[in-house]
Amino acid sequence: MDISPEKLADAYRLMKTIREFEERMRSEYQQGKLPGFIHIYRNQEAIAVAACLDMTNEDYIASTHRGHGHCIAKGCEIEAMLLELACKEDGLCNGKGGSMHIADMSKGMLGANAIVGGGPPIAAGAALTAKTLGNGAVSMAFIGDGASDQGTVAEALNLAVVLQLPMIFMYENNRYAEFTRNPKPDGRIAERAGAYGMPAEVIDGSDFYAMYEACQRAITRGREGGGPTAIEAVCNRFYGHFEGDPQAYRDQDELKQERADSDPLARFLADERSAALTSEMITAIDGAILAEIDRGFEVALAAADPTPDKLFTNVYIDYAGRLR
Ligand SMILES: Cc1ncc(C[n+]2csc(CCOP(=O)(O)OP(=O)(O)O)c2C)c(N)n1
Ligand SMILES: [Mg+2]
Repeated sequence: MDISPEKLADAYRLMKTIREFEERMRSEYQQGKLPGFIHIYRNQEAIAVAACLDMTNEDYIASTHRGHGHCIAKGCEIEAMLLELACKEDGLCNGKGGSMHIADMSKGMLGANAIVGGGPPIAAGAALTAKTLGNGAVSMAFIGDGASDQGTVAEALNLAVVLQLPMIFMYENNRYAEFTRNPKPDGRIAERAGAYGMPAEVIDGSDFYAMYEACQRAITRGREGGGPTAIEAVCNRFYGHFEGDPQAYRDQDELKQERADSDPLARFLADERSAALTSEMITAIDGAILAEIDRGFEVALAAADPTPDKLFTNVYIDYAGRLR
């Protein structure tokens, strides 16, 4: 495994930031302090972090409705994200996006997306940009198991193969779409993607190291002109579909077992390849994360709401790329 101690620390910091960020967010949301509708990414953190660890701001990702982890892994700033989640003017999208529409073009984060299956065509377009510019960038779409059946995904798979785009189809098979268990056995999603004519692997999405190796292979292939790759990351959706969903439709014993078996942070820390991370380092990283999140919430919740006249700004973009 080719991973420097600095990268190892970064991987831990990012996974732990996603975990703590969302747990605090749940608590504030339950108290009615955050508006809208939120979808929690818990137990899927290793996927986003392994996917983005070797990316730069020139690389692109297109996210889903369950996008906080993707944003954090791609480098979005915590305070600016929280201002966005609280719908404040200094948020990443001036408070007009909220949880399901967070984007940060400066980081190559092309947007969370409330449209299931909306991301892959956008990521394919970005991959075509990278291919046309010849800059070695790659583009990744995160896709749920439910989204995998959307026609938009089929279209993007086809285009990526026909044009040999530097694209990665990152399927997150958490085995649920809203309140329905995915009836297909694990592996069928990768099988279908592979049938389009690209390498497709099934990986344990709770195993950071397995995910990181698979992502390195896919990213290198894309950067070197080898075309698209699909990865089916099999994982567990820890909480309900949205915050507040009691998951009464899930077998509670099975859920308990799946939660315990597929905690990527616990598995990462127990893995001997993580031994370079000492308990002192972990304590220091944890302290810094909690302080950053505390500060972010303090700023975001205290910020004034936008005034009504802001409703009509930054809505349209003209052909010169100016927001108006
Ligand atoms: C085009 C479209 N159809 C339906 C919905 C309603 N919807 C929101 S999330 C979701 C399930 C998505 O499941 P999956 O892709 O597995 O993602 P997960 O929630 O498990 O992360 C559905 C059907 C939607 N937002 N957009
Ligand atoms: Mg799902």
